[in-house]
Amino acid sequence: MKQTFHSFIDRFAQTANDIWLKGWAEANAGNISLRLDDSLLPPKNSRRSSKWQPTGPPAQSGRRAGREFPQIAGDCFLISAAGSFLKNFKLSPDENLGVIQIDSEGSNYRVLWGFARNGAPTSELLTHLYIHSVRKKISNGKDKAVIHAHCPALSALTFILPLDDARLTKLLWQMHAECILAFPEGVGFIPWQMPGSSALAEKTAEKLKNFHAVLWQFHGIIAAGPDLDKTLGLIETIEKTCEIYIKAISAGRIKNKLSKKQLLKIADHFRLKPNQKILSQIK
Ligand code: 2HA
Ligand code: ZN
Repeated sequence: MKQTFHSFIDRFAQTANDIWLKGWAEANAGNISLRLDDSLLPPKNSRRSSKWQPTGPPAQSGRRAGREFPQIAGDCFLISAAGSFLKNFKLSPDENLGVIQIDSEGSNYRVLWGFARNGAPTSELLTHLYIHSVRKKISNGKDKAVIHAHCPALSALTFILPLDDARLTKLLWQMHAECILAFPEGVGFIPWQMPGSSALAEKTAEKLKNFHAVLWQFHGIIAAGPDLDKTLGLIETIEKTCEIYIKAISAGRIKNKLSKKQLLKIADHFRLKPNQKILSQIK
């Protein structure tokens, strides 16, 4: 079936609803964005054009109004509105979503569609733009979706364990055989930062140069991928594995986990190259 802007909005809203049904988007938690192909832009007769606004507070050394994102200059994104509830995307998409376009320098954006009733892009806009910028370059344009959600098990994990990229990745790989397939490069971890802050956006973008997903301590997860299904699928795999871990430790001491030999066997079978630095730390 040929996709149109409106069928695409339905798909986007369905994903938001799925996230809400899982209990990963209480109140206005979570946000989603998608880089749009030209064929998926809103029909011309439904477009408007707002004033240009800075993409974020200027970087310390910055000369211009906003942050500069040359990698995504001119690109358009479908993105959730600040304060919007994911469960409401289906009911009133033009209030809870919008399409923004980045200017030719990559430092301002304007609204082409949506954000009715004076809405604005998500409070995590800066993080989304940083991630799109990084992932577009690294994936040669393949990665288009970014999803942030407040998943309870992975959030709980950040309260009970000392974590870093390697500790987290090892734990996940060794608790569920799907993990090394879903993220052979590993998963990143960022100690607590203020939600919506420039520091969180910058640290997240730095991690997503190497990973597709990063856990935010005491907060949730943000992930990037080629489309909504694959990106949400990655989050589902990570959250499920954290649930398995928490169930296992609640039931008793962990006595067995996937060994390095078993992980290598899986990687070999599927011709994957897992992160060697992390793999070498597993005994
Ligand atoms: O969109 O989840 O991190 C609300 C949030 C901020
Ligand atoms: Zn959040």
